[in-house]
Amino acid sequence: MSIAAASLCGRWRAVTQTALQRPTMRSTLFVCVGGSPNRMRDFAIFIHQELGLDGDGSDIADICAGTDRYSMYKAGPVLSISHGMGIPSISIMLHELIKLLHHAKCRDVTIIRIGTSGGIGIEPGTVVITDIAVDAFFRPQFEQVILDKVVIRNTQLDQKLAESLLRCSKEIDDFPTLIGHTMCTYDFYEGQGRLDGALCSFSKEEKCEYLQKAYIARVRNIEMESSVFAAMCHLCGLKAAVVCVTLLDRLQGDQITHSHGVLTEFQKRPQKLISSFIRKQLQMC
Ligand code: R2B
Ligand code: URA
Repeated sequence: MSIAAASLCGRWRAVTQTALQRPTMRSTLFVCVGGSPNRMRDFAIFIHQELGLDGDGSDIADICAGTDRYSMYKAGPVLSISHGMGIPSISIMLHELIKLLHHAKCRDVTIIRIGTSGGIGIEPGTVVITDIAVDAFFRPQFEQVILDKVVIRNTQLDQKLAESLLRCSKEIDDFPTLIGHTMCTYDFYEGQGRLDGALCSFSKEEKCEYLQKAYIARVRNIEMESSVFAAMCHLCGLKAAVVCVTLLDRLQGDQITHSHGVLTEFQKRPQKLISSFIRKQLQMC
């Protein structure tokens, strides 16, 4: 399926011109997306510095500042965009981003979601590179309701890209990383088998049984955006990866217990890996 040739609204026309300028200027473009606007600003500054661009990057401007929906920063060939939490939020952003890339005639785009997740049976701080996103029944698919029909979409991510990222991770000291399935849910509490939400209708034993089943189905982490991200990128022909650090092991509990400092370091891990990967790719061009 080709990218929809929908017309750009004025907002996006302006963004296209400022963010990407003339499409022929760049043959390689990296788009990094993540939930939090602050984290994506930090990532833009970090990648600005890592790529040795002019200045320290601290004056980087939010290209989408007027919209209040998401933030977008550009550092050289890298766009850094926030997508909020959950499937509906990232899906809106991706529709608008993919139209932007299409109208700007961007080619050779690599898009990577960086984020946080709950691990299953792995050490907190481990970075999981997703091979395929699965739903809450461990099925490798995303169900999109279109008009009155359920359309099943493929959630396979780019295997070569995942393997390149894994190779890259091996060159960084003390950087536990693996490739595995990622379960994408519609909810953080009951939807991820947590006992500590405002509502809970199952026992601790049922929760443990479900998470054990997920582990046996090769799920190594849980988050809330990977399935629609994988499905949309796959259909639109974008090379895509999902790289999430795990903040806790869900087989051990529901709440994050590490100190603020440790969690801050964990959250930088996907950024560190992607920065190293992008630098390598640019050296090869
Ligand atoms: C990871 O963390 C968020 C929930 O706390 C959600 O956006 C996700 O995928
Ligand atoms: N994000 C999630 O969606 N789940 C977790 O357990 C942690 C982060």
